[in-house]
Amino acid sequence: MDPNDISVLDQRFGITGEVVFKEGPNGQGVVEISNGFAMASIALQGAHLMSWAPHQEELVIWLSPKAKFGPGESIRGGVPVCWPWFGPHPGESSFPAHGFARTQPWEVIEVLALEDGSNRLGFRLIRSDETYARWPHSTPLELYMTIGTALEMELVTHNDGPAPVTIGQALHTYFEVRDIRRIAIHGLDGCSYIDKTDEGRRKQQSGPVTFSGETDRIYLESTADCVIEDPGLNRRIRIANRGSRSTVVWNPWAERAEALGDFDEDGYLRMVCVESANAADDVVTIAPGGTHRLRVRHTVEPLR
Ligand code: TA6
Repeated sequence: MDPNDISVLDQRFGITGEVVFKEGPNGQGVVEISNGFAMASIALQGAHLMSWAPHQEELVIWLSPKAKFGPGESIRGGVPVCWPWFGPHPGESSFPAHGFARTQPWEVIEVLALEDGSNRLGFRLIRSDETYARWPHSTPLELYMTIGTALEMELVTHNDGPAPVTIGQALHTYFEVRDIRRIAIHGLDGCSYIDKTDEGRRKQQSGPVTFSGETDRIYLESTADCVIEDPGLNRRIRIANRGSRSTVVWNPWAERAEALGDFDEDGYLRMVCVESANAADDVVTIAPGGTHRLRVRHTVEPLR
């Protein structure tokens, strides 16, 4: 049986009026959630969260109007899952950037109505022969999301093999902002970072992060909460992590966004990626029989 047959999934996991499985863009399977607190949608390919907004709040997660939804294609926006490596593969340049989890199908393993009225959904990555050729390790991967007044995500990697395994990973979250030129990101002051727009030079952050051009940085040992302050949308988005040692901050700016081809005109002005990650020096080694959990909680509060 196809684990992602929409009508079977809806019968088995759907919750009337709250959690609905349906065909989304380009015939791809999606699950839509609408409960007392928030709405969200998730593509089954990639277990890719595409939207989340608490009721009475503008969208918090940005999705490009020009995003592609083909099989094996990564969706521009939402929360791509980068795993089991972040960025280019360390040894093999022909392997896809950011690993394969974001473009593989995942199976649904649980859908729960929690006592407080929120919903928890669980997904497990489906491995293909090709992914075993590129990553010959027995490392089951699960992603749990709780949709409520907060958006909680937990990426769980098990090492079922006989040897230690080292992974890189990120929840590559795209946040909606009114104007990138007017936002500030707090929580990274004093952290050292790798500047990917300047030949990987190592630098130190001083004060909040602001934007006036292409920005692509891996902040190392950055475990404090990050806060996106957005005067245009009159809100703060708080990002609280556990099990994440790096924070990636990315905005492609105009030229690179155009080259990528799946941004709409001026789309770069309305997004910023603040990614909960373990990347570069902060990759994680999991002992045989061990488990690693990367957890993030997003909340929104008014500025004034
Ligand atoms: O997380 C930042 C980054 O690694 C950038 O270097 C940039 O290329 C971006 O991700 C998008 O990557 P993608 O493979 O989704 O085009």
